[in-house]
Amino acid sequence: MTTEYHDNIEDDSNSFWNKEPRPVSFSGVSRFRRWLFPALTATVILVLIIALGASNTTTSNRLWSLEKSVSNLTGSLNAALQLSTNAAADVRRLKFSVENNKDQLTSVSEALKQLAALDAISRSVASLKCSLERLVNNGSEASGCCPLEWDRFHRTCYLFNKTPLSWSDARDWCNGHESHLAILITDDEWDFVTRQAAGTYYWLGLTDERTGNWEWVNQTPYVMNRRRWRPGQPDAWTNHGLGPGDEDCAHLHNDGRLNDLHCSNRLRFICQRREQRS
Ligand code: MBG
Ligand code: CA
Repeated sequence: MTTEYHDNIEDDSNSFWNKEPRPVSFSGVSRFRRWLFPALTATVILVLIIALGASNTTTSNRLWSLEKSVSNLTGSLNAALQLSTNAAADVRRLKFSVENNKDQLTSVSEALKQLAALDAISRSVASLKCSLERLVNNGSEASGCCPLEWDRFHRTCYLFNKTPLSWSDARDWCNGHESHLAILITDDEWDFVTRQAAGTYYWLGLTDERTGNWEWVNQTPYVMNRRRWRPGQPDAWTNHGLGPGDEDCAHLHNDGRLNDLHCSNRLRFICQRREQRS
């Protein structure tokens, strides 16, 4: 038997120098499977890293805005604290001035009480004056009297008030003192009043401001009597330079006759009221 020796060129798997395992041949699908798991893992890790990074950014953004809010809040709190400190100081000052005013008000109230007492005394004196006048007039039941400083004529009281006021302020003043601006009807009344007025301007209760027609302050019509007016009056003059409107209010001129004048002029005025019965 012959032993044939031949090199097995094709099968060198047993070659002693060949330490590497023979490369295994894979098909396309198994190669894909081999890389699928690491690729997926890497993708998941990558996604996780991105997500973590994003969440980290969001968190730090939130932290930053939170920090900003806290810092703003601290600023606001400090400002509020300062304000309340100032307010507390103001309150202390106010309290002090209220206490001060309280003292002053107490003094004013005391003064008012004294004035009220004076007013009562003045009324008593007026009443006494009234009684005295009645005695002088032989105790006549029909006789009355006028408040102090008022003149009495034909059961009517007149006050020739020497404080200059506009016509409407004068009207209001009289109304506030149980009287009205003077209404003169009879010749006696005209004579008495013009004598007392003695060459000075005085407002009377005569105006055409409300309707354009002359009327007394109680809204009774005025019957025109030219004799009572200065020549050329009333002339509803507009060149007075006292603002809009002509001359709507009548006054006694220094000759005792009437002139119409702008109602804003400040003149003395005559109040009129019924005599008192006491
Ligand atoms: C004034 C009157 C005034 C107006 C003016 C007209 C000189 O008297 O007071 O009211 O009438 O005359 O010129
Ligand atoms: Ca006039």
